[in-house]
Amino acid sequence: MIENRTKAKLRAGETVYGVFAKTPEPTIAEIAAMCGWDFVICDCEHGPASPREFEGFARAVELGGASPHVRVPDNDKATILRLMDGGAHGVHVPWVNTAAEADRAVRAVKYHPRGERGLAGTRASDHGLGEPLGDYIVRSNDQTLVVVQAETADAVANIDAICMVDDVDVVFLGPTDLSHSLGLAGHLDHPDVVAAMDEVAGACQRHGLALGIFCGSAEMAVQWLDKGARYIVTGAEGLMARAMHSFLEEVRR
Ligand code: 3PY
Ligand code: MG
Repeated sequence: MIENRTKAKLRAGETVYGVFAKTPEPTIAEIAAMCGWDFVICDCEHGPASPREFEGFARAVELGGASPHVRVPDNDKATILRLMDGGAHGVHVPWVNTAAEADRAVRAVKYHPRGERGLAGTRASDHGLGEPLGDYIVRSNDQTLVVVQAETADAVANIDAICMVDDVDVVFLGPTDLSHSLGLAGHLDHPDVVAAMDEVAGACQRHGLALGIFCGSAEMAVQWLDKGARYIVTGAEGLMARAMHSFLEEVRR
């Protein structure tokens, strides 16, 4: 496992920028990494990637100099293990609603003594060809990045307790699911949705945790940078769709 540059930047107080890709295509990963994004997230929650496809995706991200992250489909130890073993440096766990669920996510990502991740010679441990496993687990526990997604009314209600869980690195706002959970599906600018997101932002500030957020536009990202977010994410397919659409809009006669 190479050094986690994204985590190093966050530890240094810097802001990091990443992009989700639902399409498990190494070329997309390569382009994003070469464009200078800090991390590229293979989206296994909303996309179809298998653990095997994730491995190829992660290689391309690393070749381009970025950190390979993954969004797992659920908070299950066995699911998370297979994607971590494929070489994820950072893991997004969706739908984390309580401190117990946040701790469960951390324990799936970390080896003993913090967690209970299964140990083997895998891609993540350089197939057992690098440092001794005893050294590897210490380094992996230090380098892996845990991102818990706050995207329900329950998560907002429990946000202080979630923020206090050891080894959570980033609390990530999922505005779309949050708006849905509040009965305001898709109305991201509704005052109640904004108030809930501001509550999460306030808790991150109180607990000294990095705030992350999915931003569908650069305008939204700038707004949230001003509110203190330090882990900014958008979506590759959304960027591509808008670019394809606006090209035609501009040139078609
Ligand atoms: C959401 O908005 O629900 C997300 O999960 C964004 O990634
Ligand atoms: Mg979501």
